[in-house]
Amino acid sequence: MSTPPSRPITESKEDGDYIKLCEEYNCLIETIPKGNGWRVKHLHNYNGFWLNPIYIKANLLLHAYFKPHPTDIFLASFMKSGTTWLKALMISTINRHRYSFSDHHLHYHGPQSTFPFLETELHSYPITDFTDMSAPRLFSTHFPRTLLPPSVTSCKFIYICRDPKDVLVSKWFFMNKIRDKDLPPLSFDEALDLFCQGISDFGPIWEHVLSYWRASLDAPDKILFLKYEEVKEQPEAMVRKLAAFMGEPFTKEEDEKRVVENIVNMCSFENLSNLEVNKTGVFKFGKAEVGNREFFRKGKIGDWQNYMTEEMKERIDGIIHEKLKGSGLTLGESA
Ligand code: PAP
Repeated sequence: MSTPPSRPITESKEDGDYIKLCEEYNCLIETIPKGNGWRVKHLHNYNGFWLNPIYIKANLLLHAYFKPHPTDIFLASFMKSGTTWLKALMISTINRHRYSFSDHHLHYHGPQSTFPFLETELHSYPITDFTDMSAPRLFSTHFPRTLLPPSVTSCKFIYICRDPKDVLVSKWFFMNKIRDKDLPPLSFDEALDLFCQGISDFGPIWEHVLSYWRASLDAPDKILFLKYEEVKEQPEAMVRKLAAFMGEPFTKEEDEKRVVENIVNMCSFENLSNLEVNKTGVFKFGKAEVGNREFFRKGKIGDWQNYMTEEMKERIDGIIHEKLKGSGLTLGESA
């Protein structure tokens, strides 16, 4: 059963290794290309992906320090594709024998805090090593598949993607909320332009999605590839898939007790967004924090229609269609 982590630290590497890694990071940041940022002033292009500098350091730390266990399960996603929802569904599915639906862990903890987001857990020395988490350990990440250490890629992954137009709108709202106060607000036109150039945290989105899509075709038993829209349309079927993939399929007895339905209802946008903890609680990431409520905006398919002109829609759909051509994958209306 997965338990939320405390913070034990690694003792397997000396300070000297960490200092070297920081030097490598400082040198890297000076030399790799820069683009306009959404939350901070600049994103940097690290091995083909645009990252906030703190996440480049986190990536170096992940490669140097993280020790995966064969039973670890990762939730991977591009920002604003359904992480909060999937975290809630995963934790309540895997821990369904542990908490009752009337007095559940999710009533007291925002979904984002239920299991560690690697990028923000790995930031400075001493390094968190997650050894006190019980199996299966659950982690989330926004890193694309190609930026993960090979040792991690032997673990199971659940990947969730979403119509890029809804991702863009959701991200634009969120980033303006947490944007550095000394920067002017990011206009929707500028956000759209950056997004279409691929200059978006963890982007380009099409490379991100393709990195997991291709890996899922190579190893379908290791990567469960989901779409936000499919989870919306068939939540119970998707929760069954999740449970089976995580090695805990639902039993007949559980079906009789309507456990799947209870999980779906508990993790619905309506239920979660109305819990006190998600109205007033905060999620701490690194040295920053953000209100849990910021992870619940509308939770709808197609909200982009309220913000985009036909021309903007055509621009994004055209890019996605072109980039995904021949992959067998479609997103939004790129079919
Ligand atoms: P993250 O990348 O910061 O982790 P993430 O959870 O992936 O964020 O995305 C947030 C989006 O999921 C929001 O979409 P919106 O801005 O279009 O509304 C949020 O509302 C939506 N969301 C959060 N919880 C749920 C849920 N239980 N069901 C459906 N959508 C949800």
